[in-house]
Amino acid sequence: MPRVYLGLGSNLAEPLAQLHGALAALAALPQSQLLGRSSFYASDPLGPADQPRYVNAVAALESELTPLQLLDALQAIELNRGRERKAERWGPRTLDLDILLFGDLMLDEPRLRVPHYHMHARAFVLYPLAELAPDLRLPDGRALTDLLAACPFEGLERLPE
Ligand code: ROI
Repeated sequence: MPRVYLGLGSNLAEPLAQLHGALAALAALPQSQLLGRSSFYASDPLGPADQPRYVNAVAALESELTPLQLLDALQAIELNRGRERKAERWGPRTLDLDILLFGDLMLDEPRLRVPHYHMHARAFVLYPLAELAPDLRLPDGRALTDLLAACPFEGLERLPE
């Protein structure tokens, strides 16, 4: 079964509670097993600065779902938790669940691009991911350690459990 890494993010309506709720929903996904999660990190917003700080984490799972089945399931979780799709690009959100990696798959479809198109440069993705998979390589061969070396921890704050 492919190892899947998901990015979790929220900056509205009690972000930490949002992420805990999302993890409970991920644990209940069909044909899938939640393997673990990183610490939670508070992070400065990327994009428009006039929005609250985010809480981010990464979760690891194994899944027999196809990438698009998983995407459907993640979008259902987002909507269940009250996410509204707004016109504003990069605006605040109650819950964002992104497929970062799906095994070694590289996918470029209208609804889904894997690996996630900005993950290689986002501290709030790379540092939590490194907790779960320090020796990871992206499907294109890049080592996570190299990406981390080029991505300052700046603006991140690991939250106590
Ligand atoms: N900024 C941070 N820090 N964390 C996120 O999860 C996040 N998600 C987004 C945008 C709006 C790009 N900024 C973010 O979608």
